[in-house]
Amino acid sequence: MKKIIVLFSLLLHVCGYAQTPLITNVPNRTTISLNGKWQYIVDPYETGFYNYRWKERNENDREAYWNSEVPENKTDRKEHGYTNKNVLNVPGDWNLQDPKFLYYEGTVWYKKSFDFKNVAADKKVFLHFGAVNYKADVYLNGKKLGAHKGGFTPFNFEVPPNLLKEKGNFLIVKVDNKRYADEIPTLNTDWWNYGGITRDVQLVLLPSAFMRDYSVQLSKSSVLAKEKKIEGWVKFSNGVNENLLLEIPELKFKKEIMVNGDSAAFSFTVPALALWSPKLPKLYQVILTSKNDKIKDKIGFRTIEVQGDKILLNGSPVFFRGICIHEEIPNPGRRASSNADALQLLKQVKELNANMVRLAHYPHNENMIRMADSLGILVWSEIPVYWTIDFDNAEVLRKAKQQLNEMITRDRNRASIIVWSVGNETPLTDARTKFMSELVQTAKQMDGSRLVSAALETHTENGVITVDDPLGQYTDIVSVNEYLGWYGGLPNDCRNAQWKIKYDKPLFISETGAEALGGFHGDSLTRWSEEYQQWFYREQVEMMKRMPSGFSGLSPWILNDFRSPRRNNPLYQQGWNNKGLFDHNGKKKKAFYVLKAYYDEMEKKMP
Ligand code: GCB
Repeated sequence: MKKIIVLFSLLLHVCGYAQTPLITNVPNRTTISLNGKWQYIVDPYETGFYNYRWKERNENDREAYWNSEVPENKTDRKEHGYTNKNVLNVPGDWNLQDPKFLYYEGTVWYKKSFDFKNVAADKKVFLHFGAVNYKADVYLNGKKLGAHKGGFTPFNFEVPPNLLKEKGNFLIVKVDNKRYADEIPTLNTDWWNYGGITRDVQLVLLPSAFMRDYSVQLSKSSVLAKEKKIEGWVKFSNGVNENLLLEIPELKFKKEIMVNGDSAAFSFTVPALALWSPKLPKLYQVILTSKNDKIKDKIGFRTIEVQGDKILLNGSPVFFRGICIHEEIPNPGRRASSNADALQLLKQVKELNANMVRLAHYPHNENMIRMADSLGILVWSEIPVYWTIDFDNAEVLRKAKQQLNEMITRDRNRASIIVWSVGNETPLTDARTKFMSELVQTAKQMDGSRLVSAALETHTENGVITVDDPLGQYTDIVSVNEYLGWYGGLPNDCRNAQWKIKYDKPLFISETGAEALGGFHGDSLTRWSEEYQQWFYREQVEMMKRMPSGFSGLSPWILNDFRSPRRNNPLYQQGWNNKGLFDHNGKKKKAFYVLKAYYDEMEKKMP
């Protein structure tokens, strides 16, 4: 017995505390927001977590920072404390909220006090986080609910019955954004490691048997038929035996689905349906009603597939007029998270006349995807398997799969998402190809309705740009990052470049770009000037026009300048990667107009 207990606690240590399976469509559930001002303690030595022998403190250790800091009497010694003098906004990164945090990487303890009116006894309560970067240890009223790793995906815990009180609850989250070689991303990236509770925190109130997750999609086989079919499934929190109602009121569509167990699948013919597309981003209200639960969502119906070297959206070839985006508002340089942030970024995308975004290099917040759904912008969504992570490590693969799973689970009902990407610019080794191909397989198993890809590298020799990365045999589209004229050569080298592509699949240029400091001018040969970047784009665009058949689009790097600690040119960078088409202040650089003109032309050719 002792052995089993030791094994169990070892497992908890290795895997973290078990989380409750992810609840989807949280924005449309009954929730209580815990956003707002949270008190904090900065704890670079992790004193609140480890004792002086560097052992994790016991749950009821009075010096643990998850336990009350209020002295019990006047002789009581307390060496930690939360105060209204130290508060951070949630959601938000800590880096921009106080100058001492700009480069901080380590532990910050967050505390939120709240009252909670007793809900009906049959309601379950879950604590849901949109994202915390990177590791979160979560304690409610002194009891550990669990832990989660991964800075860009949601997680939730069921709150044990009777733990919540009417008055004086305190939720404490230890947030740690230190980088490690065996995490995802790893030590090295080209973006700011914003720490904190970066997305919403909510209590979600649900009936005892509720619909946890579901999929409602247009069936690929019916896209060109007059009679369209929708298909999908519903998963319950536990087994039920009942009839579930699926409704699409605008279509006057109502069908019952029999559920016997904890899930059910369905497939129905529906009356004439307007398909979702960038031109017409039609969303239908879909309602699922079970005996105890009711879910409403807005869902667009479309298909995406590959035929030979073409990408087909709703059965017709599509060209991705894309642009890459980091989840960052450049002025002042902070994580984006709200609806207003999403609108600000996607309005810029619309100004460029783009129809697609590559959300680099990690899953962005749910507001962004829902906004893309309603504005009609196609989305590439990616997990942060970036550069050289620890590909030989099975535990790292497990972490990557977990993030992939959380990304797909949250967003599988969003019509805008057309590509799941399993990573960016990973090196050519056997271990990496095995690792990445497993991720491709996992994505396909979880969601056969979308394309799976990864941003690969090219290699260039004597003017020949070769695309032959072995991972290309596993992905649906071959996507490559290419910077001819910035990292190597000059922009006019594009004129004689030849493309040698091993695969007879759609080719997508997932990145290309050059830096320019907004407002810095020179002749086109002057690096860092807007004129150099403009020249770069002119030559690249001309090369794109000569690409072999199968060329299906591009997403240049990048919409906005963004913070990056790797970028230390004291005149032109100062901690910023300035490849944006918009500068730090939201002003368009000259290159913006070159790309826009190309996109206007492509829109006419392939509306
Ligand atoms: C890349 C990376 C991207 C970088 C960019 C650059 O290839 O994928 O994350 O920020 O190049 O600016 O070098």
